[in-house]
Amino acid sequence: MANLILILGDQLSHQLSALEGADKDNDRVVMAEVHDEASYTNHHKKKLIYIFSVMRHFARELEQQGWHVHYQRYHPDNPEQSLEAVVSKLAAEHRPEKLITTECGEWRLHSQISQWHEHLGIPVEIRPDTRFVCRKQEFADWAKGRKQLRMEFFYREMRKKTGLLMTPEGKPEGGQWNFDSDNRKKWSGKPPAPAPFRVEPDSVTREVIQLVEEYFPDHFGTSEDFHFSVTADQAQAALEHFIDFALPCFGDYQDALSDHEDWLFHSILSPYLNTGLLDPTDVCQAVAQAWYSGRAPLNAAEGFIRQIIGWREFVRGIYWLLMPGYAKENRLNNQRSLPWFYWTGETKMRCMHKAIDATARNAYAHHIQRLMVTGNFALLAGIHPEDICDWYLAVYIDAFDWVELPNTLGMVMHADGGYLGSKPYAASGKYIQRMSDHCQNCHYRVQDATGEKACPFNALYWHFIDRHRDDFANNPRMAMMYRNWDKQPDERRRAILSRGEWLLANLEQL
Ligand code: FAD
Ligand code: DLZ
Repeated sequence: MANLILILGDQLSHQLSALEGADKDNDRVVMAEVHDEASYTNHHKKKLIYIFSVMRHFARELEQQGWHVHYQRYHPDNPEQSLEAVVSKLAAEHRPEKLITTECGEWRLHSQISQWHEHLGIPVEIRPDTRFVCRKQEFADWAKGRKQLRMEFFYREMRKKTGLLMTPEGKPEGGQWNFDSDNRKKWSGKPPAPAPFRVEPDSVTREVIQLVEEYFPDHFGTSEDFHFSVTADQAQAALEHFIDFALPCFGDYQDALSDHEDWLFHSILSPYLNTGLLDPTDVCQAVAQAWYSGRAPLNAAEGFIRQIIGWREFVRGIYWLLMPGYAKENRLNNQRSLPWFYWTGETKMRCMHKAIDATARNAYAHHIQRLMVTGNFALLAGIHPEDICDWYLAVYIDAFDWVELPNTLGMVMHADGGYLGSKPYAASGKYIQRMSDHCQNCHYRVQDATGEKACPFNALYWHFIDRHRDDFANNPRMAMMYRNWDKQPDERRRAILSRGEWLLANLEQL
């Protein structure tokens, strides 16, 4: 054997840098389902099924193309239960010239792989991951000298770099960079939301479902009704389905929440983007093309592309710029544990119940549920960032540390002191009422801040504002909140704070 080429469970692209220039006849690809990766968090059952099934399908495609693939299927009795153990054994048996791999997407594993050359007895070549628009160094250069990083300015650079939705004169199409103000409609059930794209499990996926049920029975969520794409062709079909049926309304209802619909007009493409089945630039080009050909409005195409070449690239840049210290940040000094209902969905707060219930069934919740419902609650309740970050890493099919951590720790919890976002996304029940139809079906009364049945988000919001006065009172974007709070009669403020105290002491009962 000449070289050993390691491909990880989220590196399933035929254009992967580790495969570039490889010799199909003499090199050997190694892929392994291992206990260490399957158990570093309480991965949702559907996430495990997805990763193992996609890995198996990808290995089969490589073999059909003539590659030699050493594939380890998961079994609890396998002697090699870590990626290092698998490659060590192969290195000892076959004495390859070197191990080639593409840089790993998360710090935990990256720092292990960076040490492997010392243990394996062969050189380890780690190639850059070329599946992103912005290289790590490019982001670091852009960030240098800036006190705060703002996604909007980074996004404009990425628009110029890719030429996406840019005129030949180098101006943004439609004369504006951002159409966000058009993207805040409440959804009242019309137009109807499209059914998500479905793939019925084939024999490979069915086998993996059984495996996960047998060996990971206590992991979060259900394996029932697994319908995600598991090959690049199926992911491409999911993209086309999104463009045909959901993209036209994606912008308008991007921020909406619904009591009846799990997926609304979202693309559900994150699992495919994050594991390499879809390429982000190709996806954005297809969406831009839909606008050029009149199949989608500009606010939808721009809003969607911003999520990918803006937010997705931005959070990755921040992750690699600030890790490993970033994961330990807790600037608001939160100390509360995650309430148990995050794992059961058993709470009387309708919006929380709906978001957690969808998460358990689908391994998916859309962005506004993650940010403004489960995230907002954790922020207001002062949950320890490590607890809530681990929950998000576990429960979503698309969750990988590089994208989950900055979103949770930075965007939601403001635990990095505002490096990622200029103000916390804290909101009272009023926001949820404005953007959803949850409140009319809720045990609590959204119009009340005090009293037994008052919506917990209300008093928790004002308690958050009050207890973090030193952190936020000088933030111009928060000034109005403090003026509103300070205008309240003393007695009312005392009553709200006392309800807030009670809620914080009794989170498990909500
Ligand atoms: P759409 O709404 O259709 O958006 C299109 C694409 O844009 C997504 O597929 C995704 O690739 C990208 N995108 C949108 N928003 C973001 C964002 N804030 N950061 C990065 N990419 C974005 N996304 C993940 O991929 N993995 C995660 O682990 C993850 N954790 C999150 C945790 C929290 C607390 C929050 C608030 C957001 C998180 N996100 C994460 C971002 C976002 O919620 C998901 O990307 C999105 O919900 C995926 O569904 P979709 O494909 O239908 O997205
Ligand atoms: C998430 C995951 C899981 C559940 N299982 C495996 C696995 O068995 N083998 C593997 O190579 N990768 C797996 N992954 C992905 C990794 O844990 C890790 O999150 C990514 O490779 C980070 O880039």
